[in-house]
Amino acid sequence: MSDPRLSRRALIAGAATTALAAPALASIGAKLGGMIDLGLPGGPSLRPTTPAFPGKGEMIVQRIRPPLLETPMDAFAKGTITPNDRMFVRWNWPFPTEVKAAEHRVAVGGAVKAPVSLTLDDVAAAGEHISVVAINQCAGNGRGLSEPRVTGTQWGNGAMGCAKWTGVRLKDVLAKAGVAEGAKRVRFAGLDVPLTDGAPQFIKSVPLDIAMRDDVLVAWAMNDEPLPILHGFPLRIVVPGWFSTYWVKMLSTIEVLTGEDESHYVAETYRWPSVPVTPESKDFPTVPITAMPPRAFITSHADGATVALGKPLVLEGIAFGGDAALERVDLVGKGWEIPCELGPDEHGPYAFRRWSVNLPQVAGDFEEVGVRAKNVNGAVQPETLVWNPSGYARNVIERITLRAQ
Ligand SMILES: Nc1nc2c(c(=O)[nH]1)N[C@H]1C(S)=C(S)[C@@H](COP(=O)(O)O)O[C@H]1N2
Ligand SMILES: [Mo]
Repeated sequence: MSDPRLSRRALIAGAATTALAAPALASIGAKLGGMIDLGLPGGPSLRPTTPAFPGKGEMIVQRIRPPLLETPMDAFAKGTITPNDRMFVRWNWPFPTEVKAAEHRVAVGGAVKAPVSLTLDDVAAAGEHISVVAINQCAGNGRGLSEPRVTGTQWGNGAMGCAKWTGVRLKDVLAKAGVAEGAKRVRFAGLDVPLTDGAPQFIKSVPLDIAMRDDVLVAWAMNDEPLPILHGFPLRIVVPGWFSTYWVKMLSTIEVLTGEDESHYVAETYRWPSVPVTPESKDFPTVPITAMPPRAFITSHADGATVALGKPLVLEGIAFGGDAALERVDLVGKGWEIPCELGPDEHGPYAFRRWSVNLPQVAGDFEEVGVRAKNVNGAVQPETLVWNPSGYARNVIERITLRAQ
């Protein structure tokens, strides 16, 4: 699976420096284009859109600095790969707008036999080059649709995208330093630093068995191009099937831990209740959000669209199984369901897959019609929202209403 176009030389020569056009960034505020209604029930629902963010096509602006850019759902209407210029963007803290590949180092330390500081060349030479197509989805994707409302970025469903990631296995990079006895977790840090003094750095860790998986990468390419700076140039972690909070960008430090990770973004946030809760619940136990559950979306029609009465109707969309392959997708209405036809399995278990359903004749309005994905492990999208205080891991069946005319 190694990709000759992304040889070590290409990695270094093709992207010696990647910079984000700072003046353009500063003028985005003046260049906002239209507005989009994200259908957020609990608060202001309109967001500006712009095609003017450096390196990006039309995106929904949730915040300019540090950027939170959401992908409009129409980007998912065709195909199964999200182009780099349409991938959502999320940074917790400001990040360098220029990174020099030749000067970049990845320190591998902590509970290792011999700490090392690796150049990009060293990383690329650490092992076989492999590619994995995987969905990059924020744990808070769709959070803005929570009822009652929850705190955090009020994303619609566009904080997700599917790309081909190329790099080396994390375990091969770890082998450069040698994992020591007693290792429990592997923690990652990037070049971004907190804006406010004393605020925690965005560092994240995964259990050792996840770090050692054959498909967990230190990636340098996204859809056969060097990682764009917004997506973590020059290197990022990729954990297929897990929410992308673990996919640390601008990777600069890998630290092997022998104990639990007490750092803020693991011990205090990005966690959800391990017991059922209501908005009134207090002091409940929590666990980190990790693997993604299945989801499906109708992309051929927006909520409230009109369809032709008496005519055939084709509905289409995308679906994914989360941390396991998709098994089936069903179109579900009030008291009825119809199996959907799945498109080809183009990219393996962690990617988007298309579905479609042909309805012979529209007999009336489709009230609250939705699509329900199920994965091969039996995980299936629930009828009602599993509400949690941070709106994490939304996977309730998404529904729309179509008007027949
Ligand atoms: N260095 C760094 N990596 C990071 C983050 C960050 O703030 N800093 N945010 C994480 C979160 S919460 C998400 S959802 C994804 C977003 O990846 P993207 O911007 O490439 O879409 O990056 C992850 N990796
Ligand atoms: Mo996220």
